[in-house]
Amino acid sequence: MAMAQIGATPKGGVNRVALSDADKAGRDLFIEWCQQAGCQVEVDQMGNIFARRAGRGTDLPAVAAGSHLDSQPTGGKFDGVYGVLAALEVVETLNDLGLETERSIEVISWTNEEGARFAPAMVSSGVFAGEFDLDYGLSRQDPEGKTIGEELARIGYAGSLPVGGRDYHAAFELHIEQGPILEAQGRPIGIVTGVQGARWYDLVITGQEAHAGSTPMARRRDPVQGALASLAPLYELAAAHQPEARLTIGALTAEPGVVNTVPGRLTIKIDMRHPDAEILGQLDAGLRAILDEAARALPLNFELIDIWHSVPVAFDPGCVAALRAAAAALDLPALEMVSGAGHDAVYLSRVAPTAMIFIPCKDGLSHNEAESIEKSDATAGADVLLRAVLAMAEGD
Ligand code: HGY
Ligand code: MN
Ligand code: MN
Repeated sequence: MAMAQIGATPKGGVNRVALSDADKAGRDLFIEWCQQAGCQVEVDQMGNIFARRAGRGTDLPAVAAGSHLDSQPTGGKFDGVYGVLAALEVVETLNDLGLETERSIEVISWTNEEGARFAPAMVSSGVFAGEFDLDYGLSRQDPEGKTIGEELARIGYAGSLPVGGRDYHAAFELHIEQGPILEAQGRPIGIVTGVQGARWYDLVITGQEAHAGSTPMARRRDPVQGALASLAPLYELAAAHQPEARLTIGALTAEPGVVNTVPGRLTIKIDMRHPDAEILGQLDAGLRAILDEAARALPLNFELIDIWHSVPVAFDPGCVAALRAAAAALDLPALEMVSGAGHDAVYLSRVAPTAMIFIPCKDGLSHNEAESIEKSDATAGADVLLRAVLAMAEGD
């Protein structure tokens, strides 16, 4: 709750978008807490933060637990933050118990998980895992043209540590579900076996700027007509792939964006998701066919820019088993499920055995300032994380 004071919004959420001053303040507070817990803190070139609690076997691959501190502009207090601070709570609990582990434990906070300011999402764990190269990561621009590299330097988090190459024996991410399933089933714990695929696009429809009053409708090249011709069929396409398919039109920006000029250009941000790679491919092909059809019918130009493609992932069976065992040992009813939201664990799973734990959130709401969790669920999730981390940190 102290972290939620940083970037607090009037409606009870937080605004700590990546590399903003509020994100910097949150990072500073997190590092202060890690140092108080006796961790050795390092920052890499993408601003990822690694807080290490040394084990007996300092040369052994460590056990990682983390998530992200950056938020949506109208985000909730717990998305990402809960997983980072619960991982720190694991370290503090081991300190309180005077428990030394065989393997070191690393608490991690990943830069720009949300992708709200700098697309794509999860770009820094992506660079860490080799999905993107460092130059791509550092050159991502926000709507004002500022790059991740510039903003890391501005807030003092352009670390010198190379990105990636840190060996982990196991990695866990604890997160709120951000959906309604656990709450509906009355289960405090989700054991996450994988994450669905996601594709982001910018659809740029170009027409011609013209006077709103004197230009006859028949003479217009109005990109809003292009949106009408394409978005309705796109929602029908998503409807044909229910209940799994997800379609979100998160932003529609008309330029010049004034009441009495026909827009010359309309930019539409599209997010499509599905757990099956094959069907996500069909949705992609369907979108392109819809745009081809609209371009034939209307005097407009349609450009579809691929922004991000995250393929569906299945998490490590050994890590999933450790979570099952932890929930069972704690007598916590657990549901095995695939994540609807993307997480840094997606890319981390490329380079380390990884799995995730979910807890419910009120009304399944997230990316919403009303995001809320029960303390008992927060405790249950942290207990499962503690036991799974311990099992992996003491294991063979
Ligand atoms: O978009 C996502 O799924 C994540 O919350 N950034
Ligand atoms: Mn998140
Ligand atoms: Mn999020």
